[in-house]
Formats: sequence, structure tokens, C-alpha cells
Amino acid sequence: MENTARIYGNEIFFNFIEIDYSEVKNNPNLIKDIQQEKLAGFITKNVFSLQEVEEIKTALANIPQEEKRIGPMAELFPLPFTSASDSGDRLNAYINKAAALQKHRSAKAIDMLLTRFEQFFTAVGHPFEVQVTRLKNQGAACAAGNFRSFFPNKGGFYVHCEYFIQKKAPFYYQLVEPLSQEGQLSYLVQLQNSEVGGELTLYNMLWKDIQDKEKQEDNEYVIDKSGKRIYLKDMKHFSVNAQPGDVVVFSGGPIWHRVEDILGTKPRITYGGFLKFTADGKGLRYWG
Ligand SMILES: O=C(O)CCC(=O)C(=O)O
Repeated sequence: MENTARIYGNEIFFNFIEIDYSEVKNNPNLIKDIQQEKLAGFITKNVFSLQEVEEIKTALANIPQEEKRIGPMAELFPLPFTSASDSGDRLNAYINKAAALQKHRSAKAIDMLLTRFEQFFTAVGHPFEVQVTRLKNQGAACAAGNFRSFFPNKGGFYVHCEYFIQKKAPFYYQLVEPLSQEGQLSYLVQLQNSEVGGELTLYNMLWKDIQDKEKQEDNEYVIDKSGKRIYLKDMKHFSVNAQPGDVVVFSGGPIWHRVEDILGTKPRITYGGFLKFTADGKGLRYWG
């Protein structure tokens, strides 16, 4: 495949395509194509205009700091699903905060963001019935996604795939309605690029061959099934560099990936989450 301004590297070894938002109505099966491994991912350009991106960032800035989780590397809102655990306090905190994004729907730009994603996933998620994931017992909806503002000069996001994260955060998956074991996609809208770095790198490394790391935050090597260290610098990779207003959807479950170090002065801001199929195979669910 050819390099483009957004998808580039020595070799684009996965089928990763670019389309414009105006073309999604002609491409209703893109998510099914990922499920069937015909496609690794796609960037949809111009899902949000630059004006809308600015409005969403302003709405995010208006959410009180005390509602956000400020970590050493990033600021997150609302709490990500990986924070759910069976220790009572953290579980209650997660359940309470799952509704926090919905509460801010009173801000016009947050409502526009959530509505656009409902329309987008329905458009590219044919023939699935698309909804935000619901908690099993309480029946409440999870957060549809979360905002992630990665601070400059604090690193990026270490190499991982979502099946690896799933293994480290098993509790969430028991908490929600039954979802299929197979298949997990990642999604995000780019709201602000860093000045330098911050690209998403996809490696030619799949969960079927590589399922471990010595330490979760390692960013130089992973461990294959025979116990051998696999150094990232030796592996084929390519970059996905989304621009503000673009939506990226990819097979983040099995494909190992990372976000490159964020350099310069500006944070890298995205809003995103994950998608999975329901256990009966009819539905598509997303959450953050
Ligand atoms: O922010 C990104 O580009 C990707 C984030 C990520 O690693 C994921 O959604 O799985």
C-alpha cells in the first residue's frame, strides 16, 4: 500500500485505509471488515470540522478539574474502565463516574461529540445493532469513551494491545453484559496533535504470537510465546498520524501498538475508547 500524509512507513503491511466522512454511507461494513480480518483499521477524515474540534476542547476545559483524573503523564475524563476493580470503593467510584460524561451532555459540544459517534458507528457498523455497553447488574450505561490529554515530554503510551490490557483488567468484562471473547477494536477522534511525536505506531506483532511483557510499562521489548524477548526496533512497523477531526478505528485487540513520545509544548488530546461485539454476535458495544 502507498504512503499517505496520515499512514506512512517503510511498508504498510496491514490493510489500513483512509476515507472521507462523506463516503461512510457507501462503506457500511467497515467494522465487519475488521471483524473478518479483511481490514486492520481505517481513518475517517473530517468527521468533525476544525470549528467543532475547538468547541469540544473548550467544553472539555470547562469540566471542573476535580472531576478529572490527573496522573503524572495524562489527564483523563471520565475514569477509564481499567480503573474498575472488585475492591468495593473503586467499583463504586467507577459506577458513579460512568455517568459523568453523560451528565456533561448538557454542554452542546459534548452532546454533539456523543451524537456524532452514535451516527458514525451506526453508519460503519452495519449490520450490528450499536449501543454503549451497559453494566450487567445495575443496567446503567458505561461511559461511551473518555478524553485523554497526554502531557508533553512525559513519554507516550507504552506498547500494548487490548487483549494484553484485558488480561490485566479482567474485572471490567465480568461487570458488563456478555461480550464476545473474540475481537476488540479501539477508536478515537484526534482533537489536538502534539508539535512533535504522538503518532500511533502499529507493529507487525499479533496477540496469537506475543502475549506478555516483563513489566507493563516496558517500551523496548515484549515476550513471545517461547519466552524470547522481541525488540520493537527489530520489528516492522508503520505510523498512523491522525489530524484534528479525524476518527481512527482499528483492531487494537490483537495488534500490538503504542503512542510515540509526545514532544514540544502542547498536550496530545483525543477522545476515544473501545468496541466489542455482543456474545450473541448481533450487537456492537462501545465504551471508554
Ligand atoms: O491514542 C491513540 O492513538 C491510541 C490509543 C490506544 O492505544 C488505544 O486506543 O488502544
